[in-house]
Amino acid sequence: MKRRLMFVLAGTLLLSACGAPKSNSIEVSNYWVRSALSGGNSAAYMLLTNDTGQADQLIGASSDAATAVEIHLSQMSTDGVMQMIHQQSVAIGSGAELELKPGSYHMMLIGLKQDLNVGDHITLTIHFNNHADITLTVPVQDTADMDGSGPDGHEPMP
Ligand SMILES: [Cu+2]
Repeated sequence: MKRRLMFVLAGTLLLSACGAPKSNSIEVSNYWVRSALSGGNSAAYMLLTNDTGQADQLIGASSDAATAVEIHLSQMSTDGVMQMIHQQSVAIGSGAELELKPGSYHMMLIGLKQDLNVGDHITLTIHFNNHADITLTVPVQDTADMDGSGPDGHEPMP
């Protein structure tokens, strides 16, 4: 909680010279969370589309299903090792899309409080710099419909 408040404060400072933000909508689609066992970690994926008419930033998320939720970027290091890098924020330009998908950006659910079985749903609230929070009911799936990523949410895309 303390960390997230710091992110919000940093964003507020950046925007302090701007007028009141005008929020229309950020669309969220194709969202799902990977099945996993209680006590472990999982990852949530989605497509965000910024139709608000102004640039925004994804600054975090929270869920009753996990102890913490962090935004991560999976990326290949120079020596060929897949790593996850914690992102304090991710920009979404006006009219732009941000895709969270295996091998790229994802929302890491850390310390699951319950098993996530296929067919279950969890509540996930997404936080933005400008836009109001968006709360989703996210279905648990084994994999995205389009790919065959591994079970831990961190396998690179081919
Ligand atoms: Cu991660």
